Amino acid sequence: MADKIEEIMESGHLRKLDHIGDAVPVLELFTNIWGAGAKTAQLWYQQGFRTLEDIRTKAHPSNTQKIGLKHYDDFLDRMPREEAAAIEKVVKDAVHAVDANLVAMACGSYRRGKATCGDVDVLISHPDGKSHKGVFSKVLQILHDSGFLTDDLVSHEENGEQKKYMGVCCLPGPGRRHRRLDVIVVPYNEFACSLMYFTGSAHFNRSMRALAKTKNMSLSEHSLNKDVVRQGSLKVHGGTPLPTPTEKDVFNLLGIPYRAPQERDW
Ligand code: 8GT
Ligand code: MN
Ligand code: MN
Repeated sequence: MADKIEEIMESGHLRKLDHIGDAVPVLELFTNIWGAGAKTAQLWYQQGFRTLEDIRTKAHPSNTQKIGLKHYDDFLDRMPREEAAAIEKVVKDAVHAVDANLVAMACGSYRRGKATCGDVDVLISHPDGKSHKGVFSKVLQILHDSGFLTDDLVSHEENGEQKKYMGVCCLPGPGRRHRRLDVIVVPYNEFACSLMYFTGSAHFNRSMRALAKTKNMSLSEHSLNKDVVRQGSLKVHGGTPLPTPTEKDVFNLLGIPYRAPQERDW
């Protein structure tokens, strides 16, 4: 990495990239298929594939990649925030049909106030600290049954006590496009940290985690921990989770002023 940086600094150029010039647009075409990463794209390129039609007919895309191909154009299109609000409403209604006291809110770019959103990221929790259990499958069931969810990409990823869904939805009515929907259900003691994580931006999250490190703390989608012991980049002691009822507490504990979601876009 250091050598490459040095080469770029000295010559303004990285020779290793020269020969891949022709491949770049094709690799970009392929990595824009949901579920296809850089490795898969390179493999397909090496196998001689150049178009999405090649992938559909000659490659062996995974089930997830097939969904990505089916909605290729829709997934690249960003929706107006009004549409994100309508999607949030459908999910909220399903959530409240399960339990009126559940909290459900769209995070991600929507919460950061962006005019357009690449997907909708809905966070669900329950203030009593326990009634979030069992909610995940009930909400998804309702949304499947109503026809709102059209495809599942990752339907049940567990991360500690958090459950994550990644799928595809479509609002009812004519002229609607398919949109990406992410749903996470979290225990309430992790609410503020997961809210912050899920709100992003991804760059903001990296900065906050780096800041936590400088204070012998660690920040994740689960908690803010203190008294973390690191040896180099290795964490030898995970530390103790601090109580963080709100996002403001996270900022306070890190010793920096609160930043509204609209100001987290860097
Ligand atoms: P968008 O409008 O393009 O959807 O922008 P977004 O809402 O900011 O991005 P997202 O991909 O929907 O992710 C939602 C939040 O999850 C991000 O703001 C980001 O902070 C957080 N996140 C990470 N790391 C990762 C990751 O590796 N993958 C994804 N999907 N999200 C991540 O911090
Ligand atoms: Mn998003
Ligand atoms: Mn998302």
